[in-house]
Amino acid sequence: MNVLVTGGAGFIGSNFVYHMLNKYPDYKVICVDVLTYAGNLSTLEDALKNPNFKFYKTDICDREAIYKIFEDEKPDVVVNFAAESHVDRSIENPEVFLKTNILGTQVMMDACRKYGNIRYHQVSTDEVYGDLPLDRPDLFFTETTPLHTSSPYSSSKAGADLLVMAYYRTYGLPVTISRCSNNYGPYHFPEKLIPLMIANALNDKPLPVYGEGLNVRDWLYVEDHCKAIDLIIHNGKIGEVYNVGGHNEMKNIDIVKLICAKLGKPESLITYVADRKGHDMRYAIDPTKIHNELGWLPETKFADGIDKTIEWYLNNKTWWETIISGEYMNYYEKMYGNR
Ligand code: NAD
Ligand code: TDX
Repeated sequence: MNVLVTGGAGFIGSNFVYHMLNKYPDYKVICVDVLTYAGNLSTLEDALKNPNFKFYKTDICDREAIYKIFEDEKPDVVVNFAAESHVDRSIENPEVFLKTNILGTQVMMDACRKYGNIRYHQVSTDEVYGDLPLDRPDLFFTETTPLHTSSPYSSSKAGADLLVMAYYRTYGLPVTISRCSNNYGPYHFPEKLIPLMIANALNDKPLPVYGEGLNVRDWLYVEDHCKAIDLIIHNGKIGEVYNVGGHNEMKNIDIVKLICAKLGKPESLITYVADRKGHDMRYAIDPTKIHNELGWLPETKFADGIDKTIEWYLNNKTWWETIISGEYMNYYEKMYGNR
């Protein structure tokens, strides 16, 4: 089988590339990634040595180039990870989010239609459901929860989801969508909460917690997300949405304190800064459907996953130090300088 993965040089996409190459030695994995600030070819260093892997530095919005790749590679299934993914950046500059996340999705699905109604999977997010109140721990997002977005990022992802379902109903494109909760693990870009706190703590820099740090996220180890997508592309029901999450809700402040404790750093590094605009309070996924229909269950407990993640950042300093020493410094100064 030929699997075309977009955004494979980013955090979750790269973990998925390795998952597929390791699990299916007879599959070919074709990666399409334009290498934005979030994409890193060094992440795919080992994959590039594998004869079953091929990389294209291409924008998913570039229709002509994407069609050419489909003609040459003849994918059987497309998994679309490519996206602008950081909420804070979407608040500063929404436009590129609409372009890549919505129009890029359209180009990928048009290519699937043109070259034989190819199976298409859209990697979406729990953020399309908006947020839940902190005082209602009994509430969870199910696949039928209405879309109700807060940020330009989540709105662009919700727009893409609607388009995917429209291509299913109007053209009969064989699609599925997964909506996953917050991932963590290796190759997570250091602008996101967990890797940012690990990197700052290791450098004895302030740990910027938005607001009071009481916002809740539902954390899932990235490998469990990859296994869920693997199950969906093989056994998922066409036209369906699957929520993916591990019932692992934690307050931001508790995560940051845990990272301090694990690294032997003082909590006095924690600095409360101005809150994110439109900040979602709580995300919580109900994964009953994917469990009942496809037998998926998260395998990595948070206690183990966070240890593995911290160990990875300790053992791969060059990877993230290279990132935070470049253009990222300007971003950091702009976002956190006067916050
Ligand atoms: P990421 O920002 O780490 O990686 C995104 C990748 O997409 C990068 O390699 C980047 O170069 C590439 N890309 C961006 N624009 C592109 C374009 N126009 N053409 C080709 N490639 C392009 O993101 P991530 O955290 O790995 O997220 C991957 C997907 O999973 C996204 O669709 C995101 O919405 C979704 N998601 C993420 C999480 C999470 O916790 N990180 C949770 C649920 C869903
Ligand atoms: O410096 C920070 N301080 C802080 O308090 C950062 C970067 C974040 N936060 C807070 C904001 C959120 O409540 O931590 C929480 C997590 O923030 P992010 O890591 O930016 O993730 P989030 O906004 O929850 O979105 C993530 O999960 C869903 C991914 O980035 C999305 O791509 C995915 O769809």
